[in-house]
Amino acid sequence: MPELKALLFDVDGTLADTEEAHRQAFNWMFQQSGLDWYWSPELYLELLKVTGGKERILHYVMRQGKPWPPHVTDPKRFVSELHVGKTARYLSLLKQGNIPLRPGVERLLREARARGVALAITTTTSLPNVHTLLQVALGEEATSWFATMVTGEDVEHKKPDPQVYLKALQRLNLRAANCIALEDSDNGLKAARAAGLTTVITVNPFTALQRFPGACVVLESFGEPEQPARVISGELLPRTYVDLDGLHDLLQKAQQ
Ligand code: XBP
Ligand code: MG
Repeated sequence: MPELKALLFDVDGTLADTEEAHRQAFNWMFQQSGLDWYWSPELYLELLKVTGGKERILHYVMRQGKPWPPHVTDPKRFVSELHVGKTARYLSLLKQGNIPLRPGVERLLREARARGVALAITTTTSLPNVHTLLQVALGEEATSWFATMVTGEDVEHKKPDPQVYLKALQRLNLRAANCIALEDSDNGLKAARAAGLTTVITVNPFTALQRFPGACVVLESFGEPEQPARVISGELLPRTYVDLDGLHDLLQKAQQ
């Protein structure tokens, strides 16, 4: 019977509903730069198929047939500069303190720490975004709760490529069979599954219409004792919310 030794947490959409703030930060930066580009919530749903902010901007311009502004001679460099400004705006939105962790996240993190189950971050976004989200929500020392944080800057290929998960497993020195990935998106699920990980999905407004073949359970949230988790597919019973014992059971069942 495999023992549960680590939880690998995605960030955007899983730890917190951050994608709306990302969207606003992209639009803010476009406006600051004098661009007539605007990402509506509907368009952003489509654009989320491309992971990584820089890759998303490039995709938008190439696929939507948008012209580069006349002064742009090096589109990749221009996108990187835009993305620096977008990240600064996103960080200031996080620091306003209006983006709470999703239900059950803090409880699960604390439970894992208390029970000696390692924690890791496995995300497409960058390290400053992760640090700030955690520090604003949980206090300065929360970043030290994680044995490792693998971000988009650490890999050549972002999700749905499994690199971010494989690197986390390598750094943790653990086998996939002893770990659970917690994700919110189809791209995240593909990455985790390709790394051999049992994966729990908690959807959010940006991913609720996606499909999750291969997830061991798909939930509306992790839930809380007084706030049951609505199950979209799979099985959580006899529990009404996700806790460490429940994750352990899911790991056993997934590997039977
Ligand atoms: C989700 C993403 C990210 C964010 C934007 O990451 O795809 O690209 O939308 O962040 P996660 P950046 O793996 O945490 O769900 O602009 O920093 O890329
Ligand atoms: Mg995500």
